[in-house]
Amino acid sequence: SIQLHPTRMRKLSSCNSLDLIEPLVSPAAAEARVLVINTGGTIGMTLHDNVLAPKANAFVQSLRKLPIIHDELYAQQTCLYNYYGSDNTLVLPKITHHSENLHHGLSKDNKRIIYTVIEYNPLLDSSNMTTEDWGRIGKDIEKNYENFDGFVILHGTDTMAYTASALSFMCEHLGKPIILTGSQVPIYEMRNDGRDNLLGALLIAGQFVIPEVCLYFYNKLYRGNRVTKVDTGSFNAFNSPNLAPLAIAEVDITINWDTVWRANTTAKFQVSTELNRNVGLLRLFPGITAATVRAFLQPPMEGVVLETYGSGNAPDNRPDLLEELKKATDSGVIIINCTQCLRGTVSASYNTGKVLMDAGLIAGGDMTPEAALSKLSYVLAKKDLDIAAKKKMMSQNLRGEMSADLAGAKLNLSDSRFIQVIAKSLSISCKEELEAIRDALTPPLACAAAKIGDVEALEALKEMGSNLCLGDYDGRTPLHIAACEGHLNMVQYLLINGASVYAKDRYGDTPLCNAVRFRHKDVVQLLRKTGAHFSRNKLEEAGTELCSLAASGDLEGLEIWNVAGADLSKPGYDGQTAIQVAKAVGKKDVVAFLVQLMSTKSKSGVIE
Ligand code: ASN
Repeated sequence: SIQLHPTRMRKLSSCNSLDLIEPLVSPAAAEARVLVINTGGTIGMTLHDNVLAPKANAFVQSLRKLPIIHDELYAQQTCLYNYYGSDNTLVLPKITHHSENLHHGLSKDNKRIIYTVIEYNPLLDSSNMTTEDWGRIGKDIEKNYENFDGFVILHGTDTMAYTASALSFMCEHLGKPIILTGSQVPIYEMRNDGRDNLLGALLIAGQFVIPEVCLYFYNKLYRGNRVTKVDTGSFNAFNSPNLAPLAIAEVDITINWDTVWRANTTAKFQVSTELNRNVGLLRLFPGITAATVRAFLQPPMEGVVLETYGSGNAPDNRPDLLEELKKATDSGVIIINCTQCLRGTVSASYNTGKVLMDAGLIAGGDMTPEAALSKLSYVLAKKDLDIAAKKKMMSQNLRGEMSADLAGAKLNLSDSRFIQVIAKSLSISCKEELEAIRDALTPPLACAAAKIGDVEALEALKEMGSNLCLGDYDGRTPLHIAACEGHLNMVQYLLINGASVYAKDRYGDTPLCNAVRFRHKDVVQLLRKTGAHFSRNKLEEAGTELCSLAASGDLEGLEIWNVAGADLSKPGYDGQTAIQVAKAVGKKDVVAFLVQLMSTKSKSGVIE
């Protein structure tokens, strides 16, 4: 059955183009929304007096003329501009080619990706970016978090790795994709990399729940705090030397789900914009004087990334230098030891490395200097932590910025006896086939365990290296199933072990929708605490549901929708609110109940 979203339907009747040839089938499931924040960078620059500089108020207009980036016909037919109330909302063409990999059921089937572009004023060459600009980006994402499935940040390439690293730390308990991209050649030029980079970033942000700050460039999606700019003249400008890409966009977009960060929290998304600016990068070089080091480490300096040689080494025959470092760490300056090498990690394998540990430095593992610096800035700003706690945090892996110790590496499901036995009986030996079996078997096994609330079984699956956020053939994840069944312990376990609170099944339903439907209030509360929310469409539709609950005097139903975040004053399809309906049918208890619920709840507004 063809079903139009009621609000969009209402708008449609006032829209000129009524010959709708491609109606929306259940829009909640068929559309994804992405917020694009244009901060500047080469992607939107033009030549003035022979130098490149950002051009304001031109970007959206030029995107509108590019058919691979915007489907004007669809926009007209669905009254996109009327509905979103602005002409900075565009829509990608329908995905017709098999340009998405339905791997693991986490991607959505041929969704339309609707994206709204906001442009900063002034647009910046990224060399001009400051920590305030990072804060502004973070706050804009936070304000709009619930209205979008993903975020794309257009940014200059020069300092993109710093911004990506900083945002990765500032965004706490992130559950949705934030993807930075830009280009080496302006999008206005005939041969440019901006179009492909923007398109790739939009497709991934709209289709996959990758809960990370990422950077997309030249067909690859990287973890944002692992990249560094390595080339000024190539489209292939970035490298992630110590971590394989999270996704590769070739004929298919293939997501490397084994590498993607798995959510581990039941806390709500928030952005911490407090950053400490008394941090710095100091690169060792042969012959560096103790006076230079002393000057650099003077107050107000509070945190330093020391870029050392090889696997974290410094001269062990320079007591003058080592003494300066020791004096600084003794007085509370946190110094992180990172290598000047592009690839590899600092380790304590040489005496020249050990002397730095003795001087009080903290090993930075395989962190990039960009990641180490922004992590210092983030950690040092935490007012409620003492210096020991800050040091501990610096040596821990917070957002996938450093590789865990390889000792005690976990077993992979493809190594498990269970899979081996099945493989044998099917006479399978090659790695690809084994992986295919693993991918086929894990989701139903995990869903079955979720159904009966068997946490131990899930624990065993997890120990075998399985990804507990994978969905079945309908995109239903173990969290969806546990939410339907009302297994609170299971929901809690899943949330801190990789499940995404934002996963949508093929019908567009999230675990929150499921928990509401089956009326598990405690589960709804936990999901809400973790940041779950209804989509804009669902919130619009809720009015009608509330009216029918009011009409039938279903107090429990009304309460659960309230707990789930529905707006009790939202009118139904005929413009009447639940209270009006309850009054009309003489249900005094319902009226009193609604009044009481509404008075105890003050709705928080979100910028749209
Ligand atoms: N200078 C430019 C910037 O970082 C370089 C670029 O975007 N390709 O803003």
